[in-house]
Amino acid sequence: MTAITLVQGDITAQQVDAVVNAANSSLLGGGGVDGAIHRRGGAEILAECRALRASHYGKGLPTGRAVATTAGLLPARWVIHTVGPVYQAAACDPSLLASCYRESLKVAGELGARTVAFPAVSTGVYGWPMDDAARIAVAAVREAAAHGPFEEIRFVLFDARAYEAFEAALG
Ligand code: AR6
Repeated sequence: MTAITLVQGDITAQQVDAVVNAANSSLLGGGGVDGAIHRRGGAEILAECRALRASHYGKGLPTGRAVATTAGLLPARWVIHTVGPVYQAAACDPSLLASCYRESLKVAGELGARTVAFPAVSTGVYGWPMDDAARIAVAAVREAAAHGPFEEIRFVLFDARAYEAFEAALG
């Protein structure tokens, strides 16, 4: 039985097997979670991202997919980079956001990770409304956890507002 937990805090400080990065398809870094992970994790993460681009993702990692690198200097063993969808109120497909969680857990399972920490993918720069994103994230993780080998899947929420949204979604 997988524990699905919530903490308010910084994803880069989590002592888990794998932390998930809210990346962009270039895999070359950015702001928000992505900036924090590369800053604290060090140059080794970016070097592996560049190598992945060269070998597999010349056109970019597609939205909804996930790929792993070392976690460099972070307390985790791996960083799993996923690309959330940009929110567009008129035409937004929740399945792409759900796919980020599902694909990240698939990669985590293949690596042998038992504990995984997620940020609230797409809810910063990419603009997804927090309550809606929280419901999609919790449903996707619950579904994947039922079939996976995980001890704990942790949502790491940056502020109280995000924490409350995930708390409500967990019920
Ligand atoms: N730990 C946990 N959560 C955080 C942290 C942190 N250190 N920093 C921010 N958040 P975002 P996105 C929260 O913008 O919306 C980047 O430039 C933040 O408050 O990091 O998927 C990438 O390169 C928000 O709730 O990711 C992409 O271009 C959530 O994490 C783009 O942003 C996600 O915010 C991806 O945008």
